[in-house]
Amino acid sequence: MKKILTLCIIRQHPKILLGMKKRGHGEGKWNGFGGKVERGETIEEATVRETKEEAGIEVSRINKLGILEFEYQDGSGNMEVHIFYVKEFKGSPAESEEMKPRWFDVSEIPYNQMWADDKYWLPMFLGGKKFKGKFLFDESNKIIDHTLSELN
Ligand code: 8OG
Repeated sequence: MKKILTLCIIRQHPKILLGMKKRGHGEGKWNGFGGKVERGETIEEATVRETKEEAGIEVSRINKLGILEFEYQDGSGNMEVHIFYVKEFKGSPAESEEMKPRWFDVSEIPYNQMWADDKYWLPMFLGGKKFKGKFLFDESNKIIDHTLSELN
C-alpha cells in the first residue's frame, strides 16, 4: 500500500528553511520537514506536528502546492508526498534528533545534496505554482522516468 507523507517548506523571501536529515530515509540530504501521516490525523495536522518535532517551530496557514508520487522499480516503498508552502511560524528553528535547520538564499539551493527530483519541482514551488507529478527511481535512487505538470 502507498504511504502518505508530508513535506513542509518555509519561505521568508529571499530565504527558505531546509533541514539536514541526520538519520533514516534521506540521511545526509537537505530537505523540508515532514514525515508519515499517522492514523486518525489529517494531512495538515501531520504537517504541523512533523515541523514542530523536527524544527521546533509552530507553523500556521499552511498552503498545499504539490502532490508527488514516488515509486521504486522493484515495487517497494511507493509513496505520495503532499508538499506545503508556509510563510508564518512561531518560535525559532532549532536542531532536533532528526534535522539540523538552516536558511538558504533561493539563489543558493543545495540541489546536489538534495533528493534528485527536487531540482524538477522546487523551481515551480518557488514560483508559487501548484503542481503534481510522479517519479520512478531505480534501486540506487536514480530517476528513470518522471511526469510533472502545473495545475491551475
Ligand atoms: O518519516 P520519514 O523521515 O521517512 O519522512 C521522509 C520525508 O522525506 C518526508 O518529509 C517526505 C520526504 N521525501 C521522501 N522522498 C522525497 C523526495 O524525493 N524529495 C523530497 N524533497 N522529499 C522527499 O520521502
